[in-house]
Amino acid sequence: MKITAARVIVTCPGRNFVTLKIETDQGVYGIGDATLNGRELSVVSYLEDHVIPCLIGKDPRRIEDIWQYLYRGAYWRRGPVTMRAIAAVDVALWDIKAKMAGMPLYDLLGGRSRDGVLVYGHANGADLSETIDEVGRYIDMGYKAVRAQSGIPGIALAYGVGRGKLYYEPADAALPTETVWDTRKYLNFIPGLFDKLRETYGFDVELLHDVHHRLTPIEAGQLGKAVEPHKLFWLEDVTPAENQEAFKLVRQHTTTPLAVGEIFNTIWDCKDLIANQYIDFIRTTIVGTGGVTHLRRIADFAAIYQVRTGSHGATDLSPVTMGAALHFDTWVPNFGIQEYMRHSEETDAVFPHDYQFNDGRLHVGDTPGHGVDIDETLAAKYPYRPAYLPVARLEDGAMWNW
Ligand code: KDG
Ligand code: MG
Repeated sequence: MKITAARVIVTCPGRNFVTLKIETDQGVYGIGDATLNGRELSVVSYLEDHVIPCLIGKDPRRIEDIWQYLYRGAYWRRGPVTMRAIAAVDVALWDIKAKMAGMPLYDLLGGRSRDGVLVYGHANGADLSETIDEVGRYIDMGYKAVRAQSGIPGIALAYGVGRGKLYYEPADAALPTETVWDTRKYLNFIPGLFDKLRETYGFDVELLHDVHHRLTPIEAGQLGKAVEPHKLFWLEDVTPAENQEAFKLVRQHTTTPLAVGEIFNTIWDCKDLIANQYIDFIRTTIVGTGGVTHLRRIADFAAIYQVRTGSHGATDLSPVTMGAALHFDTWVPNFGIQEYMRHSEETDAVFPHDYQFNDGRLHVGDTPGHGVDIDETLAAKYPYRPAYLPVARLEDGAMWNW
């Protein structure tokens, strides 16, 4: 069996997506997601100029060998562009293999560990009372876990608060939007938000919150301690994680569960975080970390330390990643939760899929492969539009982490 062709499809049904389609001499094709929010075209070039020429003629069944070829063989390892390109190839090859076997991907991975995949939705409001209402709306829709983000008094354009509700999209402008950050105002506000949420909805619903890399380790320790009574499912990205050791300090000060990893690219980015049990949930995802082949390695390593998965699932990960992730989640023994930011109707139409939301969980279908396709005719109607993530500055104008 041979790979005969591979093509990159760029489409913007409300937001940009990069998709790789691999075709074979047996008529079976597979698709993988290569979207890198705000840097999409760099992955297009990496795939078209440097990966696809090496794929033609290769046996698509040799998934591991092709993964190692693209990772080791590039000499230049890791990084968001390389690992997204590898992920796109890897997911397309798993799609092909599962289609050839006539199995849904989760079956090929080892079969079902669970009936459905617990997901959390994104509730966000411009202020405290709107955020309380939004969390209620998600509970009414059947969610058992909800991430709460709110506008902060005195901070214009706080992270996580978009113009839309169900379809919040942070990459909102042709050049980066400037936002301002103030740690003191944030830390003064957040515990009160969770006081009110627990007072209103009790303790049966799981609540989550994303700090989005804004705090120093000791500030993160303070926040974790302040929200301990609210029993969060997790606090996410409390501090930047380039220095994995930074989480030791956070951990020493709080028992609030910690999640990190949506911007990690390989097992090396989280090796110390996991082995030292500084975190509880690893948020690495299929598209960010080289596909199913590498995410499986991370999850197995994490299982030894009782760290559970909590894969990134924002809208900039296409339905192809969501479909593959749900098969992975259906199989992976140390599953924690899956993020689920709903895609727009336009996006869902371009990427027909068989997963469905029901009673707080997503359920994959039994279509052979990962269950997601691309409607190329429809995709062609939505040309690429430059869109950047915002940047953040402190009040004195200095750059901070967005
Ligand atoms: O592209 C950036 C988004 O994926 C990110 O800001 C979303 O932090 C995020 C999350 O937890 O979904
Ligand atoms: Mg996040």
